[in-house]
Amino acid sequence: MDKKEYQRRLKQLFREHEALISKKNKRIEKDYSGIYYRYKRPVLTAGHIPLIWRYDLNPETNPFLMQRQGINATFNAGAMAFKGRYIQVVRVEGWDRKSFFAVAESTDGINQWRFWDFPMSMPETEFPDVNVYDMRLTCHEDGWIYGLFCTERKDPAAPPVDTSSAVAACGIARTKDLITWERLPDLISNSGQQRNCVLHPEFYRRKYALYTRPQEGFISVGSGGGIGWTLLDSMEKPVANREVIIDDRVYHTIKEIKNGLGPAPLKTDKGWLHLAHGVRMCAAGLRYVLYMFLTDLKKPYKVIARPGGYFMAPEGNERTGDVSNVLFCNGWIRKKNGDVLIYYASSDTRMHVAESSVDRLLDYVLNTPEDSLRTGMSVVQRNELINKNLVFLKNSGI
Ligand code: M1P
Repeated sequence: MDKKEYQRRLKQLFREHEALISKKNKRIEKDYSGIYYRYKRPVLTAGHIPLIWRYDLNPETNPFLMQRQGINATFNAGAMAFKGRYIQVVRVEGWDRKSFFAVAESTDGINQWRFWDFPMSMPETEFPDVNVYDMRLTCHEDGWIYGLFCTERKDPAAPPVDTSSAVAACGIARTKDLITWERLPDLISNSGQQRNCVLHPEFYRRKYALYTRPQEGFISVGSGGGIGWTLLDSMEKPVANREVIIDDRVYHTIKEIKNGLGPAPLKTDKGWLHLAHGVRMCAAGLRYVLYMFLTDLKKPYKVIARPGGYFMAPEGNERTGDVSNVLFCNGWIRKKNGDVLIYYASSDTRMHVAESSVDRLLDYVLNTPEDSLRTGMSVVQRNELINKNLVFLKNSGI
C-alpha cells in the first residue's frame, strides 16, 4: 500500500469509528409493553473498541494496515454509576477467544459509550486465570466496589486427550477507582464449580452475603444449579460453608436447565428486585432469557414475588451471534429519578440498553401471575384477565 493510500485508509478508519461512537440512540416506542423500552442500536459492539487496541498504526511495521489484535465481541457487562458517569465493565473477547475486562463510560447511560484508554489489568492469583468474564459489580456498604467474576482454568483432572474440560470458579477483586484492583482469593465452596456469583450490597447479620450458582460441570449444572445464598465471614478468606437454594430450576419453565443471578439486586421499599437469566433446551440448543423476582427486605434470601415466564427474550437481530438465542444481563443502574437502565447482552456478541423504572419493575413483579406450571391453569389465568377486561370495557364504554 503506498503512503497516500495508507493515509486515506487510516483517516477513513478513524472517521468510521468516531461516527459509530457518536451516533445517537433512539428509544423504540412501537409495540409498547409497559414494562421497559428497548433502544434501537446496540450500545457497545466490537467496533466500539479503540483502533489503537486493534491496529498497529505504523506503516513501517504494518504496511497493509492490518488489524493485528482483533476483537470478537463485547458483552456481559457489569454496570454502575461512578463519579457522575455511567459505567460498564465489559467482557471484551479477542480473536484469540480470551476475554478481559474493559471500562466504557457514557454521560447519559444511553449514548456515546467510550472505552477508557486501556483495558483493565486484573491481578492474578497464584493459579493464573485462563479466562475471566461476566463481572458483577457491587458497591458494598463496607466502602469497597467489589467485582465478582468467573475465572476459568483447564480441568487438571481431565485426561490429556480432553483439551476442553474446564473448571469455573468465582474470582473476587475490589477497587475504589475501577483502575487499580486488589485481587482476593477465589471463593471456596463445597460445590464442584461456580459461575454467576453476586455479592449482596449489604451485610446480613454482620456477614457478607453472596448469591451463588453451584454446578457440577462446566456447562451442565448436573444435580446442582439454582440460585444459591451463602454467608461469608470475610472477603479476604471467602469460604462458603453452606449454600441454600433460593430460586431453583423447574421443569417446563424458562429456567428448566439452569439459571443464574444477573446484577446485584436493587433495594426498594417493597423488597429487593432481582434480575436473572433462565435457560431451557430446545431443538435449536440452549435458549437464554431474562426473568425477575422480588425478595424480602429483611430476609433477602426469601422470594416474595415470582412473576411467571420471561421478562425479556431475544428479539430480531438479538437472536443471532456467537452463541445465538441468548440474552444475558449482569448490569443495571438505578438513576436518581427512579429510572432503571438495564444493560443486556445479546447472543454473546454485543451490549444493549433497555429503560424502565423501579415503579414499573415493582408493578411487574408484584402483578404478573406466577407460572402456574401447567397448561390448564395457564388458560384459567388468561381467562381471568379476559373476563376482567370484558367487564371493564363494558362498564367504561370504551
Ligand atoms: O453462552 C451463554 C452464557 O453461558 C454461560 O452462562 P451460564 O453459566 O449461566 O450457562 C456463561 O459462559 C455466559 O458468559 C454466557 O453468556
